[in-house]
Order: sequence, then structure tokens, then C-alpha cells
Amino acid sequence: MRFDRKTLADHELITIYTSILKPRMIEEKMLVLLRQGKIAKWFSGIGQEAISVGTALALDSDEYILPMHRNLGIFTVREIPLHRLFSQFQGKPGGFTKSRDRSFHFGTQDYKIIGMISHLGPQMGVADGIALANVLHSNQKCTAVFSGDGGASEGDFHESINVAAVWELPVIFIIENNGYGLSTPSNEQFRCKQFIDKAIGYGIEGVQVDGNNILEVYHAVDRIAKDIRKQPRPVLLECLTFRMRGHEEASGTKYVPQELFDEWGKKDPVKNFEDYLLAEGVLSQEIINDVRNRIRQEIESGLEITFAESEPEPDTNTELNDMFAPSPEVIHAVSSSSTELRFLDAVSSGMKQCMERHPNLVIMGQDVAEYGGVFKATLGFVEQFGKKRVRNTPLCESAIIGAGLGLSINGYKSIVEMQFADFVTCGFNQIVNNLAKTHYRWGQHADVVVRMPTGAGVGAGPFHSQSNEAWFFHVPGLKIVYPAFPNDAKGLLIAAVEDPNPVMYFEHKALYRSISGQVPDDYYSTPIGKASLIRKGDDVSVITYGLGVHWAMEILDQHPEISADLVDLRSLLPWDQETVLASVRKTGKVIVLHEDTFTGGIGAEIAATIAAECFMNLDAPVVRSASLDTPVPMSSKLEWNFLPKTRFEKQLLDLVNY
Ligand SMILES: Cc1ncc(C[n+]2csc(CCOP(=O)(O)OP(=O)(O)O)c2C)c(N)n1
Repeated sequence: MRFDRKTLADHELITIYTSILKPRMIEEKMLVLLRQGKIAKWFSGIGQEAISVGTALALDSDEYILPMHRNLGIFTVREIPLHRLFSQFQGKPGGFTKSRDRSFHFGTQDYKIIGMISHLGPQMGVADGIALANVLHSNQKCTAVFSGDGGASEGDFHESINVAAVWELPVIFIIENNGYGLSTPSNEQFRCKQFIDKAIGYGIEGVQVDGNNILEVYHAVDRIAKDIRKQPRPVLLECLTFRMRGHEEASGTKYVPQELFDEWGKKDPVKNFEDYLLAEGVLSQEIINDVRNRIRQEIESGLEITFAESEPEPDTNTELNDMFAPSPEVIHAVSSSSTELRFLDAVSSGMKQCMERHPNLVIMGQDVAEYGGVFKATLGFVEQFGKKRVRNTPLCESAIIGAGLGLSINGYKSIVEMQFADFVTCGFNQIVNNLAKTHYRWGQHADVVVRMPTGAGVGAGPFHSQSNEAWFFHVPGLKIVYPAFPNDAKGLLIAAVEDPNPVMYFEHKALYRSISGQVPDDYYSTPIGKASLIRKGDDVSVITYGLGVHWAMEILDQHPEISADLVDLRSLLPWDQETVLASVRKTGKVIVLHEDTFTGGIGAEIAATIAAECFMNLDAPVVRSASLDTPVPMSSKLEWNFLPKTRFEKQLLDLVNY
């Protein structure tokens, strides 16, 4: 292995040596403890240390790094106290996640490290968002994100690099090509000869280095970082290396031929660098002993603190409260002036005022800029707020929602528009695993609003008509709002943007241009989690939301003999149990109506809660009215047969006459 120190002084080389030795010595100690049954398994980075350490040393300490599961060296170079790392590994409260997540699955703003979720690839979209915030700040910072060669088979790899290329984001995509993804060798993972070939396809620079040569990694990252800080753009850095241990400690390496271990054993990144420094006269055995002793002591005292720490004491209230960052107070309109607006214009007006109020708010979505979005909700925005804040995206829901989290991590807010709610499937993972779980896991809020143009009734068929709110209803960590009227559309949009937590904002396409109403001109928020009792009566309670509210009003108008409470939920997560239960206690009869399909719909949850809480008040079984358990058919006749509106009328009458 040939090392080139370039202009590095002796003391800098010793720092690099100390830095690469530390993760190796930690892991060697952990192997001993694992054999003694004292610690849990982890993902070993032995043999790959040069990549983590070289990268972290080359970057500024306030530049974000998004590591993977084999990058202990990032954490040690950033000088995280070892007892905190060990406590994190051991699930002790002194770690970074209140014992809620494992090994390297955490982030810390203090050290500008954003750890992974198990799904690997989503890290890259998050890096895009962090880098975008840096570009918007014009702060000349770059971001580094890691992937293994296996993780690079995920769609997130493609989406995120493509976005970074198109948006010229200063991200170093570091691919640790270590020959295996778990047990699967590279030739069963991808067909191209090397990763830098992929860079060509994205129109970006690709650089390949010997990932076991710490000076090569260091110089490459240093050169790229200096370059892209000045002239923002992504670079793919392929580091050729080898995983010297199993996928995780204790899982074995039987599938790896011995010759590979022999070959790569000779290229050990620590030993080779040490030999080089000895030959150069930079190191002596005495210095090595001294460095080793210091690291050993640091490890021992870290372990002592961790082992002395108690196991976590569960507290249900803390667990539940930590799901969300604190929400702001409701904002009241000051003046009483209002304007008659269509539903769509109310959404648009809410967004516009949010953009005016929050200079750090960014809107992202397909065709949202000059074109104004397919429904024209952002028409004129690009002229007012500029292309930097109103961003057309490539077709890549996952990378963009991930970028929303990245923006939030780096001080921005975002509204991400799904062109149709149906397409959220392609960004599902980022929502349910990244946006929803981050605050609980390590206390980082995810200040992202996902706009969801939703619903049927417009003859648009199975993939442009779905109601998919129930998919998200089951996910702790999300909020879901679903206005039925223009004033709530604006107020809930503002509430969603003001709220630092992830909010799914459902807006029914059939309401966009079909209904209008008075909307306050001021900036105001409608409280999330509060239903609205829009009609009062004594015979029956109708609980619904979205288009269902309008169906219910129409049917009730046709039956003036029915005295009904009509509850518009407005928020689905959390939903307003107090209002619903109070209504049912009063009327004794209840029908829950929604456009979404029947089985596992939100109505099931509401019905179960009513049955549990109001059993003694009920004069009839709780009724649910919902769409058929089929996809949404296109033909208008089939579609109206699918939707519950006509069945609802009969169900309501049967219930009243029960
Ligand atoms: C989306 C997803 N699918 C499957 C897995 C299970 N899994 C964890 S690590 C891994 C292999 C990763 O290989 P690579 O990215 O090359 O990283 P390495 O472990 O070699 O460092 C797999 C399949 C996962 N974590 N996420």
C-alpha cells in the first residue's frame, strides 16, 4: 500500500493514526466483552476504519455526516464521550435515544451526526435536505452520507443522487464497496464493474479510492469538500474495501472464501498505516505504546461508567409525551375581515401566508413551480417567492420526503406536495419510519407537511382516487388533518405548518372547486385534534370528515324529520374523542361515515372507542358506512356504487328507526 502524506505535518499524521486506532481498539475490546457475554452484538467496521476516520477528519466539525452501521470512526473522530456511545450500544439511558433505539441508530445535533434507520437508503434523501438547507443559507458547507454497496441497490440511492445532481447539492455520496451485502456478493447485487460508472449516468463526478488507505480517503474527501463548498454539486466517492467480519458480530462469515480474507488481511488499514509511519520515522514504538495506553484508559473508563449505569425505568407518560415536539398555541385572526374563497383558493391562500410568515419554509413537489401544481394550488408562487423556495422536483417521492426531514434537521420547514395522494406509496417509508419516528427515537422534530390531494368522485380510477388516510392513522408520530370547508382548509394548513411535527394534510379534490365559503383574511390556525359540531340534534350522531361531511349535510337536508348531531372530525390523528363521545352520550345512536374503504378504516377505531366508552348510552349498534372493499373504479356508475353515499341514506334511516 502506498501512502502519500502530501503536506501533512508529523503531528497531523499522528492525529490521524490515533484516530484510526481508536475505533479498532474499541471493537477489539468489544469482541472480548461479547465473548464474555457482557455486551450486545453490533455491526463491525473492522477493516473499513480508514473510510469513516478519513472522512470525518477531512470535514469541518460543523458539517453534517450521515453514517451507516459500520462507521464507528465517525463517532469517535467527532469525540463523542465513549461512555455515551457504550451506553447507546447497551441500551442504557446515558446513550442518545433514552434506550429506545440500538447501536448506531441515532442522531445528535451536538456532534452533527445523523444516524440511520435500518432501511439504509433513506439516509441519502435526508442528506439532500440537509445540503439544500446549506445552499439556501449560502453557508458553504458540505454534507457526507454513507451507503454500502448493498444499500446502493435501493431506489433511494437513485432518487437521492438524481435530486442532488439536478439541484446541485453539495453532498459527498460515499459508497463503501466492501464486496458483500450481508451474505450476497457484489456480482449478485449489481452488474456494473464499479460504482463510479454509475456517477456518469447521473451527470456527476465519480471518484474511486483505495478505501483501506486512510491518506487516500482523507485527501480525496478534503479535495472534494473544498471544491463543492465553493461550487455546490454532488460527488460520488467509491471506497474499495472489505468487511473483515460477519455482517453482524456473531453471524459468522462461512460464505466468504478464506482467500479473500487472506488477501484483504494484508491490506489492513491500521497496520499498513502504522508500518508506513514507523518507516517514515513519524511513529516510534514508544509513541505507539503511549497512544495505545491513552486509548485503552479512555475505553476502560467509558465502560466503567456504562456498566455502572442502571437499566431504564419505563414511564408510560414519558414514552407517550416524547412522541411529539411541543406544538404552538392556536393563532386567532385579529380582524373580522373575510373573503369568499373556493376550497382550493383557501389552501393556496394559507400556503401563501405561511410562505410570507416563514422565510425558512420551502415548498417541494412535482410541477409546483411555474406550472403551479396540477391543481394550481401554487400558481404564482414562484413569481412571489422564487425558485429556491418553490421547487419542482423530479419524480422521486422518497428522496423528497427524506429531504423534508433533512431540511428540518438543518433549520427549515417544508411543505411537500404529493401530486395525487395515491403516489405517497413511493414515499411511504420516509413518512412512517423517518418522519414519524425520529422525535421519539432521538428527539429531533420533523417539521414537514405532506399535502395529499385525495379522494374519488371524479372518475379518475384506481390510482388517482384513493382514500389512504387509514394507512397513516395507524402510525404513531404522525398527525393527520382533513378539512371539509374552506375556512378549515386554510386554518388547518397554517396549523400544520406552524406545528413542528409531521402532518399529513388531506385535501379532497372534489371539493377544490365545488365549494366556497367565507375565509378570514388574517393568519390564523384551526386547532389540530378538535372536531367541529356543525349541526345539532337529538336522535342520532353522524360522525364523518372530508367529502362525507357534504354527503351527510345533503342527506340530512333531504330528511328534515331527522334531528342529528353532525360532527366534522377535521383532524383524524389525534381525533376528538371528547366531542364524539359527548354527542353519542346525548343521542344514543351513531353512524360513522367515511369515503375510505370499510375494512380497517378509521370508522373501525371510532366505533370500537364508542362501544367501549358509551356502551350504556347506546340504543342501537354502532353503524359504519364506508366504500366497498375494492379499488376505486373509474366509470362514474361503478364509482358511485363503490362510494357509500347512497348506502349511507338507508343505513341512517334504519338506524333512526331501530
Ligand atoms: C430496506 C432493507 N432491506 C433489507 C435490510 C436487511 N439488511 C441489513 S444490512 C443488509 C446488507 C447491507 O449491505 P451493504 O449496504 O453492502 O452494507 P454492509 O453491511 O456490507 O456494510 C441487509 C440486506 C435492511 N436493513 N433494509
